[in-house]
Amino acid sequence: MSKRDFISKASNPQINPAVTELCNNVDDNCDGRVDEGCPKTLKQDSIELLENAKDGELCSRWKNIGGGCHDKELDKVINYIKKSLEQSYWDSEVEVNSKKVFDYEMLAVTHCLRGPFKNLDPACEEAAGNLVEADRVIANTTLETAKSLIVQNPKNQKCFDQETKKAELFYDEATNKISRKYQSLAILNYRLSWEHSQKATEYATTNRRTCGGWS
Ligand SMILES: [Ca+2]
Ligand SMILES: [Ca+2]
Repeated sequence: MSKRDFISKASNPQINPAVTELCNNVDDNCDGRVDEGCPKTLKQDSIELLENAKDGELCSRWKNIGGGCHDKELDKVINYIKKSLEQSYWDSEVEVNSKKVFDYEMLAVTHCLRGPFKNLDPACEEAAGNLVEADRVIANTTLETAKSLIVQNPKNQKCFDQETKKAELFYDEATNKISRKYQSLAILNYRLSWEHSQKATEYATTNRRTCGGWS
């Protein structure tokens, strides 16, 4: 045990910094939070931030002509995030089966930061950061899983390599977009990375020749 670990243990004997928090509905490191840093938790954190950002001002019918009532617009953003959490899109806590997870987040981020009410609320920046990080975790997990696979039919190796390469390129491009504060474009690039990782997985796991064959 390192000195730092020892201090951490001493301050809170429950926390185990040596344990990595996995996305599994369990508080692995005993810090009191379940699945911190995991996609669904990050999305819930965003919803909470935006709920707390509401100012409670009543939105009269008259006032809301053409939209623009702060709390109602925040509700739209929250609803987009909730739609991305639709249970049928998720195979596990980190694996998704529908690009809609990314698409609803792009709508949420765009409406919060770059919609007709530019920077709808100061909380939008942090909420968007959480959503981008959620999609990074999803894209990264899917890519790492694909890369760990052994291609069943060697004739599919070339296509598998091409797809993992593309998935890596889009993943890196997303990082680039984050650094330039283009959050919704970052999400789009994570979606593209995820799509190519999915294709790579298909090439790896089939016994049939599906890569540029004549069969
Ligand atoms: Ca934890
Ligand atoms: Ca966990």
